Amino acid sequence: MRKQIVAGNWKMNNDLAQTETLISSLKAQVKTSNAEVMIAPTATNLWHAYNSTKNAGIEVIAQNMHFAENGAYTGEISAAMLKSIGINTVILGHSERREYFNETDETLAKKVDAALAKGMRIIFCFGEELADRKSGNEENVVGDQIKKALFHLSAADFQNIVLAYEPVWAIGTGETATAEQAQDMHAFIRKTLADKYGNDIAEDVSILYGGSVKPANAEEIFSKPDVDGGLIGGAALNAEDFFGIVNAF
Ligand code: G2H
Repeated sequence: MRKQIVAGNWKMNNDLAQTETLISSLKAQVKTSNAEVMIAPTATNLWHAYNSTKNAGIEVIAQNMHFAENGAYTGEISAAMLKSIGINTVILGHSERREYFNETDETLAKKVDAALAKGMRIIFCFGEELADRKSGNEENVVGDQIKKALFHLSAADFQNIVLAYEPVWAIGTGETATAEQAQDMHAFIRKTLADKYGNDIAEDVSILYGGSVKPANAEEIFSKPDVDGGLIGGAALNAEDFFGIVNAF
């Protein structure tokens, strides 16, 4: 059975005091939900967030990590370091990492391997740009991103993989893919997995949608059969909006 997940990607927002305030509001609003609830604060606040959400029904996850275990990589953080502070899930491949930090399918494949080697769960992001969609090339682009970063994995590895389809043209723009566009792409993603790993694996992998999800559009998007939740940016910075989305399930 695949899981429903709503993960808040805080990006480079919230200092320590703001993190404390937002977590207090989140804890006041969290209630039993069908969905797993996760938040991804910035790296400096992971330890605080982890400690202040224990037993609160909110998993604290990381936004990124390096593929090396340790060494001369100034400014970077390893899977082992995340694990050592209780972080078991990491977002990899977000379009902002690909665009501003030159992350390629090849580096992402290494990061995926490093995270899995430490027993971490991965939320793996990908998605086409506006030009790809305008030229009708979106399935080729998305299929390639998945194959290049993930198709060297074993079927068993997919127990620790969550996919997040985030069309780049819908990220932080206020522009959302329609629920039908999301469903069509999610069905294509599931078929791509099924062709390689078989139906059982494909049916068990959670596929999240990300890109300007808000309380007003979450219910329609989440109602689609191949959409298993969301990766939420802007709307995750406000506890009411975030739980408006979580409660859309
Ligand atoms: C996509 C999403 C979260 P937003 O980047 O990863 O952000 O909801 O602000 O579009």
